[in-house]
Amino acid sequence: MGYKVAIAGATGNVGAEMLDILAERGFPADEVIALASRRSQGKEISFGDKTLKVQAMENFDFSSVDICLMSAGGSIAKEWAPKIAAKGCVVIDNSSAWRYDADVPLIVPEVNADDIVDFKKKNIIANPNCSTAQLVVALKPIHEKAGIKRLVVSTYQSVSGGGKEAMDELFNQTRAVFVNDPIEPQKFTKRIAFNVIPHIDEFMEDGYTKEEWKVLAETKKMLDPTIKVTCTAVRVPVFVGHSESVNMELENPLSPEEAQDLLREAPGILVVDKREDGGYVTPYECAGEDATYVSRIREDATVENGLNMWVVSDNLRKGAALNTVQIAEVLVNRGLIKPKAEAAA
Ligand code: 11C
Repeated sequence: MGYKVAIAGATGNVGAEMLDILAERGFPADEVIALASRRSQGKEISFGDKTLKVQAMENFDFSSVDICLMSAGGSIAKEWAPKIAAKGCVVIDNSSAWRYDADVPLIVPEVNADDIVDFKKKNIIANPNCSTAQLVVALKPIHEKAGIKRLVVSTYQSVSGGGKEAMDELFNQTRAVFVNDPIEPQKFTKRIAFNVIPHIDEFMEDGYTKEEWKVLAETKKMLDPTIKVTCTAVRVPVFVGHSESVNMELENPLSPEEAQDLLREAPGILVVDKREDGGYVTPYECAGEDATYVSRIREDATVENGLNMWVVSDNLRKGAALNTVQIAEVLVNRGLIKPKAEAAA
């Protein structure tokens, strides 16, 4: 007997990916329910070779649902996740609402799958921010082998991280440049077409942005609270795929060749690192892919045990939907939840 799975926020960028990934990976679901706001009620969306009719989350009874994959934004998650969890349905939330709660595990299966057992405290599991998910996948094997002391991360984040409207804005502005129409930024604070913007999410008192803070807080929570992390997060005119320049200061020496070998063996990573023209990955090539790609591994000779690398992944997949489905797979494969229908039979 399979699970009953609800997707809350099924009509968004990430919700659509969640449905695709559940179908692609053959998740053991007997029933999948697409939920969104009342505005989208009745809309049809595809799930594998089926079509699902979107239902309104407000009226939905979660009592018979086993797992809710939620990508509905922070304020909805804050309000709804505890209500859904109280119905005995495990919520795996993609927003930032629950990530920093000490009683909610923040999980990237390749990094800290064992922490998942804490889900029982609130029946809620958090999925990290897209820029952190791919980062920690690449850092984990290096930290285990050589100990990361300090990290300097610079991100180059695609517009899909900002949702469908942000993608439309890049498209429309790019077109406007070619036809000489006026450009009026809407979702972005400045023009994004043929430009880069060093600002993602709101500003905090210390001058960092919330996006930058998330990379710090989430890396520490999942990997090691003692690692020193600083970050600059930048929006670039790319539709899908976040890239990161990662500078590491390690406790122990690790040569670029050793790092390459380690990363090649690690789960979820593909190393593309030929020191020649085109011997590295770009976000365009990673869109639609599941792996976290690592390129440009090289020594940073300005510090003791310094290493640089370039990390790229599809932010809608490993950064969001794929990781959420992988968390659900950990729950299922480790026997941490049983289908309610099985217990009732
Ligand atoms: C972006 N990283 O690229 C953001 C999107 O906390 O889940 C995801 C925000 C989050 O704009």
